Amino acid sequence: MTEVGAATRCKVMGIVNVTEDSFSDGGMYNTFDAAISHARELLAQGADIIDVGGESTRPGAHRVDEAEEIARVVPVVRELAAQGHLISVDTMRASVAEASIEAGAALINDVSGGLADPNMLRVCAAGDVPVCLIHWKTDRFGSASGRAAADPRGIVADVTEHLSRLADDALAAGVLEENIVLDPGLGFAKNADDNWALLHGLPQIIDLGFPVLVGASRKRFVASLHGSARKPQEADAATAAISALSAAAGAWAVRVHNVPFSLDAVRVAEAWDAGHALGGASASGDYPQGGGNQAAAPAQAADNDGNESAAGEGA
Ligand code: PMM
Repeated sequence: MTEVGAATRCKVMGIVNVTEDSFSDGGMYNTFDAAISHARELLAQGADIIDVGGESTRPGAHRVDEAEEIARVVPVVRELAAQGHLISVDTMRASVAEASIEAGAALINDVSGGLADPNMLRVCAAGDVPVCLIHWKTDRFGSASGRAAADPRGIVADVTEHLSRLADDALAAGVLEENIVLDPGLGFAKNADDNWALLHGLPQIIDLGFPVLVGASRKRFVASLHGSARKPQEADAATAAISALSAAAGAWAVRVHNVPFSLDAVRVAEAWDAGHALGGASASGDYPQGGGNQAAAPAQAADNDGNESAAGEGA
């Protein structure tokens, strides 16, 4: 693949949704200035790629007008790409992909897997950019609600076969083999059991031989890990755990809202796999300067609910 694919460790793709209604961050970055400033924040935190989207696929979402999607996405792509950043564009429309590639996008991320717009794969082939193809079985691209009919062979076989077919379609449309990225489409017409089965079966998807992107960040099945649903933002630690395990399984990239957590997670996986300290870090076995306990100096500390507890007590 191009520079998008060149790396040893799992990449961290930071999400910038220039939308009003994405389930976790809708309405937060839906102006040019807010989107640019958020993207710069994620880049400063170490994101390798920024994924810019102008259309939400959350349950109940409606398609946005094509001109509106272009107006939301393309100026943001142009500005960030001009500064040399790797920008992915999350779109199901060939026209948006084409305008984004012209503006400097390095990757097209199509959650429909090239099925929503018959021109998408041809546009990606002509632009010679990588395209991420996602498993989403639906008869109405737009809202990720509902669950596709269960495949009797199980979800992993279903997704693996479908992704393999999408890759064949892309090759037939002229997309280079090294420009194909696959994604199991966690949460896209799937229930929590499906999503966990797919994470468990990730090696089988990776075995198809293409780079694999994992998008679990803040999704309901992650937020409801303990049974009852938490706020999406409260799922960042669990998301990071999935990032570490995805990286360890050989995923090419993780698509996340919280970059620092997942960057640490994929670095842990990298160091674990390497069996030595990364990037010249001291191997002398010392502790971070100051020690962990000194940070807890105040006599009273507040927990997340604002309740005070004596500092130094065990968790
Ligand atoms: N999920 C969402 C949007 N785009 N793209 C890829 N490749 N994989 C995903 O899992 C994915 C995606 C929906 O999540 P969001 O509303 O938080 O962006």
